[in-house]
Amino acid sequence: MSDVQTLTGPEVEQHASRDSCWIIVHGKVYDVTDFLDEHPGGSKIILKYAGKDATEAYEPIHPPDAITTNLPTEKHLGVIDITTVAKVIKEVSEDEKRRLALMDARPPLDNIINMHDFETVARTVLPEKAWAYYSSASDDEITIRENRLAYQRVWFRPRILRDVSSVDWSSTILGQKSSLPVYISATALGKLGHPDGELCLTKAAGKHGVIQMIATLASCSFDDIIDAAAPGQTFFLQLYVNRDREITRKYVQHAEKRGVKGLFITVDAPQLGRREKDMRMKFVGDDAGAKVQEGQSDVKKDQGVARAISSFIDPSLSWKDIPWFRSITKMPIILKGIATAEDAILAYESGVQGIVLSNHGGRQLDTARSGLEVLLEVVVALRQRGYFPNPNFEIYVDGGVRRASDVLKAIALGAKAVGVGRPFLYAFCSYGQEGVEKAIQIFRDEFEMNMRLLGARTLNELEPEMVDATALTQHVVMVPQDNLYQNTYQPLTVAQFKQS
Ligand code: 173
Repeated sequence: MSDVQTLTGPEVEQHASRDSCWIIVHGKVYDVTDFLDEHPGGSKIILKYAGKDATEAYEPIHPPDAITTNLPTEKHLGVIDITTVAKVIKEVSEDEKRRLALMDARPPLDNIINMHDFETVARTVLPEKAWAYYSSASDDEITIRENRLAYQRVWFRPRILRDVSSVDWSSTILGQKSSLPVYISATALGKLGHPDGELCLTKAAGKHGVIQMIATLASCSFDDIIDAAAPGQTFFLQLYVNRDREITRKYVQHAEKRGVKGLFITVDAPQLGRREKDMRMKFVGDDAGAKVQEGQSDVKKDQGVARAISSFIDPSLSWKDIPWFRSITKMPIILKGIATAEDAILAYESGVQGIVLSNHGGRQLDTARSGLEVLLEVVVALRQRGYFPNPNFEIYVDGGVRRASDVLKAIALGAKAVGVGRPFLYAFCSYGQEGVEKAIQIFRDEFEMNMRLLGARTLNELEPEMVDATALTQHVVMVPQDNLYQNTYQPLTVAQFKQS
């Protein structure tokens, strides 16, 4: 490796224009001149760092190997002598100071008693852009809210006197042991919210026997996540299918080689939804906003970070591709983002091993129904055809799950397990690995109590008769408000920040 050049800060600074643009990332120098117009996030953001160290801006948005795999090796110019790079003294804004102070005054983890608490803390302590990206959903955000409401339209029919001294909520998902009937669903760009990103999930999940689904667009690289695993830890992989199928083939086969136990192909995102909270954030503070005002046409690049980095996703993906996936991997294949009985039947008949009834956390087609509601019609339709129950075809639900009681409802109605995304994300953004461990502990406590109260000692004892889902498909239920009661009811409060 003696032929690797060492470059200095002043040398790199010479190349700070569109005609010759060098940047430093992770201690290495790259010539990105020819790549400027190909950059999915636009050239402008790169030019902002032309001749400088771009690591800090690069890190949350890209997996560490993005630049090395996308740029031909002749553009890898060498390593930087970091002592020669002028330190950029960054002014800490008043907003940032306030945010850091709030981070210090977070409620102690002991005071966090439910998933909503993590969300409240995250909303306060996350950088604005991260919160906008994570929390946003598409269009009018009807579906994201419906995801919660759907669970409230299902009521329990608990059974009593069943000797519930011991209850067991452990399960298997795709034949893999799981300490909860819950898996950590994929969420992208974890480093926007915490410097360790998705590794916080990995470490907590490994310690507590929970399965993590790794996102194609995680901030941590796939290998860094797998390398951090506990012995025997189980992972699934969420897949965005690349227009270049060779890239997808290599990625999938690499994952299989490294022991991933299930391939969850996202099928509800041929184009990314318009998440307006995220989009608006780009117009505030960025000069991009001014440009749009002037009627210039760089708008597409400014539609939020997710849209900028999602251009590789292949919108031509179709049922015809399923046999190809089957031919490249032996991992179980699951289609993530099924929203109707019709497609559940097609999925079954295509020979995949499972489906996730999901609307992508309300981030794709707005006013798509909740996964829980879709579950009802899917189970009926599959049962009619003799496709359900089938131990080799599992049904999962995600979206809006905040309580073990939600999970129990989905399982009673036929789901094998549920995916939980944002709550775990908010847990690690607010408290790192420990936050995720706490979230898992909260689920455990809730499972214990709810299973006892429901009269189910194991998950196998959950049955459709334990819930009344007759109102689930009713989207508007007119109930006159009981004002006297509403006005006297004292709302629950959230965990309190320390007084400064
Ligand atoms: O929901 C998302 O934000 C998402 O799935 C995604 C897709 C592409 C890039 C980043 C995130």
